[in-house]
Amino acid sequence: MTVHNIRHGDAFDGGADAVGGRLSRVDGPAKITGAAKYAVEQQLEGLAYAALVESTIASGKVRAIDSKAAEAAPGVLKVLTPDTIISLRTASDWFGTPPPDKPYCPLARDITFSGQHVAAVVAETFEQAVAAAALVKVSYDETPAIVDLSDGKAGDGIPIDAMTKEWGDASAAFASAPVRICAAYNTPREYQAPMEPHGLIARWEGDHLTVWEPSQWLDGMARTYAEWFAVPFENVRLVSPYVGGGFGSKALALSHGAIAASAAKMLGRPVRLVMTRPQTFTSYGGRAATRQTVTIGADRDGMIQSIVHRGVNETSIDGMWVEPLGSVTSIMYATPNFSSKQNVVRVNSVVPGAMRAPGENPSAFGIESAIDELAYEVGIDPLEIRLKNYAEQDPHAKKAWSTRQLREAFAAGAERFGWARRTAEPRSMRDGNQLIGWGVAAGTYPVRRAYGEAMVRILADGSVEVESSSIDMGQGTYTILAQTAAETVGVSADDVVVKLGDSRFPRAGVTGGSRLAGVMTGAVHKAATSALDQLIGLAISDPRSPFHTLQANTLVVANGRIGSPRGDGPDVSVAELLKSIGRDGIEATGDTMPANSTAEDRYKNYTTIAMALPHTEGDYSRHSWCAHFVEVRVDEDFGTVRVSRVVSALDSGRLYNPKLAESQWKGGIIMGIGQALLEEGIMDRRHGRIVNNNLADYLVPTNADVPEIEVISVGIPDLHSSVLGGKGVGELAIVGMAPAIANAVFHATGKRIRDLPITLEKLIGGWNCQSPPLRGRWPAGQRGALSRRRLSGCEAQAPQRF
Ligand code: MCN
Ligand code: MOS
Repeated sequence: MTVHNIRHGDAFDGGADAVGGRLSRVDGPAKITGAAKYAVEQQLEGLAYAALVESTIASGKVRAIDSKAAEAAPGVLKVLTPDTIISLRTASDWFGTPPPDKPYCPLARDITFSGQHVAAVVAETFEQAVAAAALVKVSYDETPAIVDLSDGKAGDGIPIDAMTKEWGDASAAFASAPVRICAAYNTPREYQAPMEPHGLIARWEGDHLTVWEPSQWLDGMARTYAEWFAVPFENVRLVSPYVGGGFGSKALALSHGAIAASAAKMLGRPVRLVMTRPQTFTSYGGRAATRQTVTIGADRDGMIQSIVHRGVNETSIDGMWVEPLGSVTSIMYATPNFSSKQNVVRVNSVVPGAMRAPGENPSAFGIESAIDELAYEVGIDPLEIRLKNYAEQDPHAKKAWSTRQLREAFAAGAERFGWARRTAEPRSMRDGNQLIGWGVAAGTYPVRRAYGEAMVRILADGSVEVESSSIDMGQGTYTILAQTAAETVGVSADDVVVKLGDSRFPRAGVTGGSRLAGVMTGAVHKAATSALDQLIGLAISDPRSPFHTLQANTLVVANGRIGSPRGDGPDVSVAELLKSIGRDGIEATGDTMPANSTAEDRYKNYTTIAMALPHTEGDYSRHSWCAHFVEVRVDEDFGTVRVSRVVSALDSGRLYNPKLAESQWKGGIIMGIGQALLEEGIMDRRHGRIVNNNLADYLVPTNADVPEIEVISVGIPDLHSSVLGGKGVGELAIVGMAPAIANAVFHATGKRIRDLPITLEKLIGGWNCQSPPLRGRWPAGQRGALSRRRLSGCEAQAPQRF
């Protein structure tokens, strides 16, 4: 539980209190001063420390575990192995599918990936636990592992029929199209790399469990813990006041949580288990590696006639992760004929997971690279070809867009970037030995909607409290909920305290899919409206109220004072009114669930994702949109790529707080720079082990990699998307950023890199490069070359058959 007394002082931007104001982050001072206490920083009496022992092979069986030396080591309280750990029950999945009635063991005997938890040591101190964990000897019977997607043993994979999207006759239209392009696009394994590693403290009191754990979904995780340990949901309390970044990786209770909570139960002591940085690469999966083949058939004017898209992503041996690769492909451009299919391939890896814009992000790399290739093929400006093929409605759902300010985004971005000054020919812009490239790409993310619940309390002193078990991992929930309550009740944001991150508060669904802001501003608005209605009702009806004799039928609250809308009659502070009517507060819990919802519906809404509302529900298709304009500078001799300028125009509907939305967009853009140029999980192919499992070798952008970024909001309120008119912000901007950079690199160099990240080896080396070296001119006669030459090789490039 966290209390922010919002005294923003100097940080106050003026006029910022209301929804839409640029209020600075109310949790900022606590974080900057170190006063913010994160989940695993709790100091508990009798705390014991756990350390994990992980598999050193990627495939096989544990033959034996020798824990004698570890047990004898100083301070050791217990060594947990598959034989000694208590038995748990299998939990339901995040759709709430009833769990199979079978035991669950978070420590593995059957090894399906390197880094899998096989044992754990609990000791009096962290150092003792780590030292003893190194003494546990595990022997294995090893079998050959499937290392990654390119492993010959991986095969074509498993078709995921639910991902198939088709209309018209895409193959026939492609075959008869005068212009045809076809290429394969790859993205590697990528990792969320949050600053705060995963971890938890678990404490049992009888059959009640408290877990302090950074979490994107307190109620979902509480449900999982409750099912594992076969205790009622109400007996589990999750506490997560701050989260040091999640990016999708902290939504679920994971096996290390089961291990720590089991250890706490077995020992009768609270246990802390925090991931080492390398363990954050294997305790939870990053973004799955993907391969896509995109073929586009078009007429000579660049009008698309057909898109055929085939995708594959890796999943694990015993889990299932589908990265929806056709999600952007199927909606970005109008086409009369379309076909998209997807397979997954099992490899010896931890099951991949959600990472900022799962699906949309790699999907956009395929289609937004391919349409750029089409632009050069037909000799049309890359921006113009996008406008030419603009989808006036959702081509897949055949529904009107709720709002789609993408044309406005293209226009605003191009204007600000100076796109008109671009010369069309690749390699035609330079500054000394720096080749300059300008690229554009679009992005989109669906508006994911769910029902929300919140409690709003007007206290005796006139201040307001908001409670919700939702979370803030840096995106700004504390701040926007303070603004929503302040505006709705009619007080200053200074007088609002927002409490989040405790599952004892009114429940909340997952913070994922960029839905929380829309869901929670709606819920707080509802609860605050109901608290205000109660207050005004009492002011009018209570005989002790100064307004009673007025026979007013309505009153307004503004700046913490209540009075008649006409400004005549009494005008008192909310505190004075409450005092006069003998109340020490007013409380309202509101939710946005349909009126006839049952308790079971509500439980399901907050603890699963089964009740999420489809983005194409009813008459509309709801999405956020963006257009990225990027300048790169490529050193002609060294092949180094720098992003030197970014202008992005984005449509997230109405912004609850432009300052925070801009910060979110910039964060996504920066992650996109990382994805385009730096990020790649590298496998040791002999051992099936990730090699660069630390932040020195897994490169994310630093300040030096990040240029001036300008973001422009082009959204308009969209009431089909949320109560207050906003659409999703958090994940939008990472979509389309990598292809915008790849397209700029092509414009700079004449080299099309279809395999992320774009490293200098790929630019100056021969690997996967079908274009000329960096020196010299872009050969004349390239136009039309793809249709003439590359088609026959297309099937060979495609990594799978369907
Ligand atoms: N916002 C706004 N106007 C809107 C919508 C949002 O001003 N119309 C602003 C608000 O400040 C809000 C924030 O944008 O708090 C994000 O809102 P939203 O798009 O609804 O996303 P969520 O609150 O659901 O946050 C989750 C989203 C996801 S799914 C990932 S992944 C991600 C992201 O947010 N992970 C993040 N942004 C992150 N930012 C930080 N610092 N750390 C992460 O781990
Ligand atoms: Mo975001 S990847 O949906 O948590």
